[in-house]
Amino acid sequence: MTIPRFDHPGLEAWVREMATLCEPDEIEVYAGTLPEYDALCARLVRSGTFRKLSDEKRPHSYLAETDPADTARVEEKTFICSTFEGDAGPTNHWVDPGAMKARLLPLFRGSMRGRTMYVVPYSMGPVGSPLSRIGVQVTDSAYVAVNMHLMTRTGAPVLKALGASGEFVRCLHSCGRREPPAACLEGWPCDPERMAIAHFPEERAIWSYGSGYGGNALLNKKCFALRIASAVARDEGWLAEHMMVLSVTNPEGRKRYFAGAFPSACGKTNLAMLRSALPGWTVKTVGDDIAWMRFGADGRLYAINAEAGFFGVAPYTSPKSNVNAMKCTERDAIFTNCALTPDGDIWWEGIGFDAPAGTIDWKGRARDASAEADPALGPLAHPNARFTVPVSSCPSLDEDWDSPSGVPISGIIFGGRRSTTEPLVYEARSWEHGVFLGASLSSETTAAAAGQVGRLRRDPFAMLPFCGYNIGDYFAHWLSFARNPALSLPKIFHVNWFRRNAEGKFLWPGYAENARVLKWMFERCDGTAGAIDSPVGFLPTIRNFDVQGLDMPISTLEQCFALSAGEWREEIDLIRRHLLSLGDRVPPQLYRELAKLADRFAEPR
Ligand code: O2Y
Ligand code: MN
Repeated sequence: MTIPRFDHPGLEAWVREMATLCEPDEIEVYAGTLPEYDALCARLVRSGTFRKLSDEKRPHSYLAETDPADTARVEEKTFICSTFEGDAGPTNHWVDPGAMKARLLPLFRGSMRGRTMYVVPYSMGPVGSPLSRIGVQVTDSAYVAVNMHLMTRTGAPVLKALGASGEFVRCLHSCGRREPPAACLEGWPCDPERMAIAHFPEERAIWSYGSGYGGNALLNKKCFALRIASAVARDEGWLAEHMMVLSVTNPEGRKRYFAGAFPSACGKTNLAMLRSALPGWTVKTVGDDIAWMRFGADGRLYAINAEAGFFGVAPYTSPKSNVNAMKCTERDAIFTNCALTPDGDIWWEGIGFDAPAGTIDWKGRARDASAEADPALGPLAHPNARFTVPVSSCPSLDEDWDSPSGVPISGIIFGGRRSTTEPLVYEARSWEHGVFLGASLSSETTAAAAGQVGRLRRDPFAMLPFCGYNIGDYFAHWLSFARNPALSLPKIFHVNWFRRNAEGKFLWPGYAENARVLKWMFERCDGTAGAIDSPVGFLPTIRNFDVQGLDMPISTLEQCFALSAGEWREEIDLIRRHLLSLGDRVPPQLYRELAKLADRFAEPR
């Protein structure tokens, strides 16, 4: 094993230390070129991890099937290892940093024997931008290296930007090894029993052992860009958020940008890639998952997409739900845990057509078309099956998605899946009220999520599994911006596409029609759309909401905006319990916002 030379002595020393610990057979530094990507994909085909898809159907694309025990993020095995337990807070699993290292060091020792260690330098955000940060991941997974190629800015330009003394987040990853090794699916090493995803926010480091999948293994994404970066952002006065970013352009050609946080299964990627139903109004994509935002010298909030690709949920992505995502996946894609058709293409539930007979499910079983309906066999594609594609494949990509200075944010959107209570859209009365909306964000669980369907789950700022420090301090950090009079704070909105009528049918058509809601927000930011001052915030009037060409009765639209005092009084009780469950660092301003909301719904004496 030869230790590679780097211009950065700190990087070289760390790579040497990691190699000495994990004992790989060899080390390769990922330079980020296409030939290198292709060579690694070919290696993955030879090792049985990848299957090359038909070049006629899906050019330059691959399918990976994971070990059935390694198919999703493992929140119960994800740890924040701050010195003090209180700094991790009530929403995180805390372990003392020394104790965690003592637990993991024996697992990493020799874990890469017989394997190659890939050193992947990457930039979160445009290379060299003052808003960006650099990470270096060492990993024994070629699958991780090629996914990072698509998901981040990788390779030699990043090492150049790092220079001889730049800071970087140290990301150690090994798939580990199960005993006996034959216990793992061939081509997918992992150690599910001993998995651990450990974050050391004070030393800006991540150690991930035992999983080769998604957010557990691509340490750039949830681990760095959210958990570690949220702690860095608190210290440095910026925001690392679980948000999509899109632009809206009006018929006169004027553009505004919006960032939005949604818990999972609320259509965040679909919104980021929305094809507008409104003539003359265009929506474009900056990012679908992670926004880093900082106030500029002009007082405005600027956002970058920390990533350079999409790791999207495949099932139920279709030409109706997200035509741009479907186009993204036409070529140059990696699919994980999707089904394989007999003609060498992929398939998933909700793709918009039936599975051809002989389709092979994600567990490798041949299924005929009728088997699709056999609940005993489960779905053909895993519910958390994914596509990985570069942003450059996205037809709706915004021209400024990679701007080093970021894009100016006019509005922030919080949204959840609520069958009752929450209207289609409203605007917060103030920044503090908007932070309250983010802190009390909630959504009903769907079949895709584990556990009961339709259960209401609070997910503050959609950051519940991703905030790398005490959530009460996180709320305080958001509130702190209101104390700076030099800032032009964005407006804050709340949306709910999922309200149902008494028969359980969705009231709002959603998808492309959501452009009408974006239009109202755009015009609120311009000061040209009116609103009524309701107990929950500023609601559109039907007169101010574009209904031209909308195929639904006005009475149904009115139901989308209706407020039930009874439902809201219950909601207020639930929010109070939620805030109390988050401990004594929840800022008093949020209880004041709750009290004001309760007053507005108080029964007349
Ligand atoms: O299960 C995983 O590892 C993927 S989770 C994920 C992937 C892309 C975007 N968002 C998420 C998420 O859990 O929020
Ligand atoms: Mn996400």
